[in-house]
Amino acid sequence: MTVTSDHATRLSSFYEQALDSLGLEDPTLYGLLNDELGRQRQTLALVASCSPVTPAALLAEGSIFANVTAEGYPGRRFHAGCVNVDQVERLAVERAKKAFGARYANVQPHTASTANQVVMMSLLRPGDPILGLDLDAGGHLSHGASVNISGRVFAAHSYGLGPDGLIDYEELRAKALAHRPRLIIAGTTAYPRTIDWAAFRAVADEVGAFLLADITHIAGLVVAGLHPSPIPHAHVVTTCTHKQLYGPRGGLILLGESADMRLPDGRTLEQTMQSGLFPLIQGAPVVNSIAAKAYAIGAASTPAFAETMSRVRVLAAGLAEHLMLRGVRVISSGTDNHIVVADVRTSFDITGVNAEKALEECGILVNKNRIVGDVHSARVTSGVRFGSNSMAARRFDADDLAEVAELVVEILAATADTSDTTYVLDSAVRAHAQRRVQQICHRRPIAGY
Ligand code: DSN
Repeated sequence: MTVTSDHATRLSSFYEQALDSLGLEDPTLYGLLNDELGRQRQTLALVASCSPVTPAALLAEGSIFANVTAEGYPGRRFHAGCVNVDQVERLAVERAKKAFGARYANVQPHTASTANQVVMMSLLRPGDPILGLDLDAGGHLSHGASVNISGRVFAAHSYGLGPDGLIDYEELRAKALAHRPRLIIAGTTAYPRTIDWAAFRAVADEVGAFLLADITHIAGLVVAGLHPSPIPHAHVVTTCTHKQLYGPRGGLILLGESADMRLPDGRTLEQTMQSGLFPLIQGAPVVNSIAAKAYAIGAASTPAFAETMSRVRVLAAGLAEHLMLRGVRVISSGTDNHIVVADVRTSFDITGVNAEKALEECGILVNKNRIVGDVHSARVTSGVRFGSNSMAARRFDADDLAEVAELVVEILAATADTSDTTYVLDSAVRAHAQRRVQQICHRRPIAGY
């Protein structure tokens, strides 16, 4: 459809009015939105699990599709008024299938954690054994952590990393043979290396388990062909749309050839995922979020996105190099994706939480992260996780990156713990770093912000 001036006028007058009424009717919230825009413009977000959502996707998410209740799937809704939302959902599904080379896509999951629940609750029975990467090794809560529903409902076991910081596939196999899981989860949140999907599938086949690949952190690299795709290997693939697809907060479920696989009850895996999402786990979908997913997934199939993903990898590899050259211990001595995990306890004799806070004071945002063998709790930690998604969106070049790496090391070297959660930061270093971060943010604005 071409965007006629009539369409454009209708939408822009709608949003202009909405902005005016927000300012008039709720100046407090309006002020907070303005403050947040300023904060995002003036800080460098190196948190690996976020990225700036493309403004057009934000607009779609804030759209009038929010007004429609649409339980069910396109053409089979439980409510009237779904003529346009059916088209939106079909568009998102087709774009997701194309982008990921999938046979089936479900675009309704509210989050990737919900998508994982759908997979587990529809394929397993309570008490069944599952096997996921240990949280401290870079796994995820929804992969069987004891504090998560996945660890409460199922008998969760974990595998870890070898001394080289890489997934220990021998240990994975040994654990699988010992625990005979019904589901193996290959997915990470703080793992900087390439995942060998075929090795996972071989272990899953050996013990008769389903394989779930949760590619939440690397979905963009997978779409761009810069990380191998799990679609040919995993029975089910899940992801979120906001970490590396620059889209709205939400999830996807994807199937490859496995879509037609028959389960013991005679239903296909595709049918099982459809009913596992609705009505088993969720009710009505968030249609405005699906509209934003449609936009973001469409944008992810363009050459411009592939270029951004290539920058994501180059910047992360460069950051790891810079840090190691300056004597910082980087887990697995580098990265293949957007993530760099640094051991700040060994490198700077400070805790992860103090490193996070000291960097934040200077306008650089990261997150504390436990590392293998960590002596500290998740609220303190010995590590820090960096990510390059936002730097790539700001179109950082090698000089920008070198400057940020230098600042990070300067700040952490000037930080001293006064307890596990309190510290002092040299005031001259703070002032200098704050000034330079402001200059970088000004020089490299987030596109459209
Ligand atoms: N999974 C958490 C992370 O990676 O930071 C939050 O999305």
